[in-house]
Amino acid sequence: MKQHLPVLNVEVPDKAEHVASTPNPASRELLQRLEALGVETLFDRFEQQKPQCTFGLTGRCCRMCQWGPCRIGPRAERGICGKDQNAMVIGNVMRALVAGLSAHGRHAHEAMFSVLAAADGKAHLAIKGEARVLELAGRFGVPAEGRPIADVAREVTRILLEDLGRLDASPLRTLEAFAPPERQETWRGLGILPRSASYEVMEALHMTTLGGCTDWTALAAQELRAALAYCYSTLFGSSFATEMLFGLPQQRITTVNYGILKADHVNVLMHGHSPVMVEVILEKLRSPEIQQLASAAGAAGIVVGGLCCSGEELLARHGVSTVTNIGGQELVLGTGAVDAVVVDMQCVIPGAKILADCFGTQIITTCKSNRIPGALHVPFDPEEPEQLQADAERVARAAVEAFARRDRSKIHIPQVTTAAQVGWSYENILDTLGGAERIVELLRSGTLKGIATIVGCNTPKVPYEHNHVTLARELIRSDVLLLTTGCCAHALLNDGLCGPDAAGQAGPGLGRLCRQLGIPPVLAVGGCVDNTRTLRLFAEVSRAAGVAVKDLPFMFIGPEPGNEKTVGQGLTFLVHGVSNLVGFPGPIPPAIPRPKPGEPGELERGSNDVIDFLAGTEGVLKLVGAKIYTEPEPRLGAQLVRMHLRRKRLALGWAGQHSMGQ
Ligand code: BF8
Repeated sequence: MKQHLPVLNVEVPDKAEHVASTPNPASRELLQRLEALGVETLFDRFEQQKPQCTFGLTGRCCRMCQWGPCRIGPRAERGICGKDQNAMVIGNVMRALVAGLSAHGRHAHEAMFSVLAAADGKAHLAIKGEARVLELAGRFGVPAEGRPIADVAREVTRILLEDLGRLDASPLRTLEAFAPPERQETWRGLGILPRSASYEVMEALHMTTLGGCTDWTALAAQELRAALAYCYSTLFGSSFATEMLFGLPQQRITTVNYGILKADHVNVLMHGHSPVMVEVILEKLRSPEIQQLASAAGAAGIVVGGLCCSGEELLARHGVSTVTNIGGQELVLGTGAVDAVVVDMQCVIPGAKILADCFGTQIITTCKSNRIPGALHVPFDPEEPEQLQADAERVARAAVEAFARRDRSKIHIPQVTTAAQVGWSYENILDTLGGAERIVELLRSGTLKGIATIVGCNTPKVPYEHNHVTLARELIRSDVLLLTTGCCAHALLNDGLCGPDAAGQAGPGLGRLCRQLGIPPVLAVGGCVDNTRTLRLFAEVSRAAGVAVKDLPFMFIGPEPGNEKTVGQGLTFLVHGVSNLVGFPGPIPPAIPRPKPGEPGELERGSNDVIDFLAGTEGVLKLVGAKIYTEPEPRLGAQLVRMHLRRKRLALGWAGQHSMGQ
């Protein structure tokens, strides 16, 4: 059933609405097929959880000690310890932020230690991204001339590792090297410069434990400090370490969507976030020995497909076809065509194993932290990488061997494929668009009305992929260039918006530019940690314009927020002065006027300090120059983005005679 949530002033969809509104016909076909087969997915389990608890939905439930859980509402203004609503709400948001920070941090740790393994000549790993190593050496002041690249990479990586784990008050080096000077001054003035990822997680948990900090403004400051550590240690660290190891993405045309699976092939999916072992497994799957093994098993070949961010890493660097995102990971198993899913870390939901068991799919786990009962476990540890090549081969063999065992009677592959133009790095976006000065000119003249990053997860609280695709279609029609990552990117890739023929869907300025340059109006820039590429683009355009990021027509859009990791994504852009549009209210009591108890006809303001801080005119807007908008209806959300970009353009005198398309 649809559920109206007066407390948030929204309605959440039922399964029928997911089926009716999802933009990808392949997803719809699989939702209906699994329903007919009586196989449950997350969309069914969402129904079982309704009605969801309104205390939890608004962040007014505290489980930070064993006196609780405590709830704040009409019956109690404080928790048992005396904590008030503001401290509870901001504490909950901060704990989600640092959980996401820890996830990206663990990803960064694996990537960085893999660079060290490569630098030490271990496990046949090579350093293919010499250009990134040298750039970082230059930024960090590490001597590079005349030295072996491995030595330079090792020294640079040690600095990234210090940023991940420093405990003293020395500066976070990546922030100093890459953040715009204007921002560094702002953050210094606010006292929110971080030490390291690990220290800020420790401090955030310390501050929110029983009897810790109850001044919500100090918690809010720590939230912003942790967001900076999230950005400049875990995001930049993961993305840079991966680029040092495997090189930068290269542009190419490929095919995506569920129809890339082939009934007579071995179908192997790569799922998760950490690309290191994934890259080696891909090499093995393409080796003559494994191809021969597939042929001997009766397969016509091997199809490799990507899920979530590991898929996007392979898409960006190798053009490997992607299939779907966190919301579709059960649906793709419902094709009955998947022989094996190789999963590493994060966003692999337990439901995937349930579906895998229904359809005879082999799950292979490769992250030593993340085990799934009943899965084949072949862990990778970059600090003991000696077995990497042999283990990757073992995984590739196991995937192929699953082909012979699998029940082929249940195969149902939606015949939907989509062309995609992929492989966008920070560097090749700048080059393709003609450099930062040219981008400023495109913005100033109104050819582009703005640039927005549209990213993040899926949530069953909005119709599956509908918000991603509707917002993107609306905004490119209004000449807003989009960059995308994560699960949003899968939705937009499958919809064809990242494809070579998508220029026709863009407005007159963006469409003309896309045709001139041979680019799509939506650029898929990688996995979630690669939002660094967009952030670097914003900073470089700001430098070229001589205008602070906060004053430029930029926006962050998270249409379907889900994972704890997305909290930090939005705040990362926010602290840089880029306002957020969020597609579903966060766990914060919203500012909705509501009837005053006992006084019919009277309204009370229904607001609170935390929402005022994040979304009002006196909080983060004054401190960092950006705020958070929330709108679950995507066409209205697009209007908010247009309004925001137009105001920025007006303030700059860039509005010109062009109006924003409606
Ligand atoms: O890091 S968008 S559900 S897959 S968290 Fe996860 Fe969210 Fe998808 Fe990649 Ni990002």
